[in-house]
Amino acid sequence: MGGGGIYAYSSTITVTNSVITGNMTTYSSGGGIRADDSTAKITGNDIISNTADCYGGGISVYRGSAEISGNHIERNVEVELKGSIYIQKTTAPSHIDANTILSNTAGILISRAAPVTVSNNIVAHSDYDGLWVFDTSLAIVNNTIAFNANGGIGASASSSTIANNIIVSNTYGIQGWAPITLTIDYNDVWGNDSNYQNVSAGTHDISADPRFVGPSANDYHLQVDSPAINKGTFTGAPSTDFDGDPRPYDCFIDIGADENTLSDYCKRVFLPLIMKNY
Ligand SMILES: [Ca+2]
Ligand SMILES: [Ca+2]
Repeated sequence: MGGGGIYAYSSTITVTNSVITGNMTTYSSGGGIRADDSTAKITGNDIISNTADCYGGGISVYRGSAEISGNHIERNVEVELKGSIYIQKTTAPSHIDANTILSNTAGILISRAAPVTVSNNIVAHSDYDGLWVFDTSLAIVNNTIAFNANGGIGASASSSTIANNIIVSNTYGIQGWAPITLTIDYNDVWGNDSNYQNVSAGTHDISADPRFVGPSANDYHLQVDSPAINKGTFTGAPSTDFDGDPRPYDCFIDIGADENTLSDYCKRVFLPLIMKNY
């Protein structure tokens, strides 16, 4: 069965503003929460230090669909290395937005699912991959994926869009296994042992230190002089960032999960009003 803390089957379930910690499931998935054949809304929770023998140390979603947003997901363990968030064979579109996903065995794994939008997430310091997708079409937009020990984004049998993401300091940046049709553009891919494997950089990708405010303290906001500011595309960009700030804040879209609110790049121009007597 699974679901160390909460298990839902064939239900409409909302889990919000809760602390889910220290749970364990053996020989199954979903150390913290497991939802099967359900419509699950999982928002604003602390999901910390749960363990699954199989997949989904924090959250496992099997069939059905899920909205997973604004959660703090940290130090969850999955023995099979398959995602602190694990989405498999969902039957309706799902959304993973503005979660802080830190120091888990692995970040997000999505397999054979209905389309999923992955936006505004911080995924850092995983022991394994940050985001792994298999046989699913994803929109991967405006995430910050950093310091993951095995890699940033890996994709196989997938036609996904990867845009506006900061992908830095992982073992690899973006890696593809055929057959894949990835649309890669407007990302900052920098400082990975290998930035691209079996895929090509997008025309508008940049490769530069994103200048996080305090990465050693897991503060992945952008400094005001970050080269990622105002370098993103409007196409597919969420209307808010992971802080809830409006995106764009200053006329143009920033790359990564943070839209910087100190940038004054886009100053308004006011023409003088001249009055004449005729
Ligand atoms: Ca901006
Ligand atoms: Ca912000």
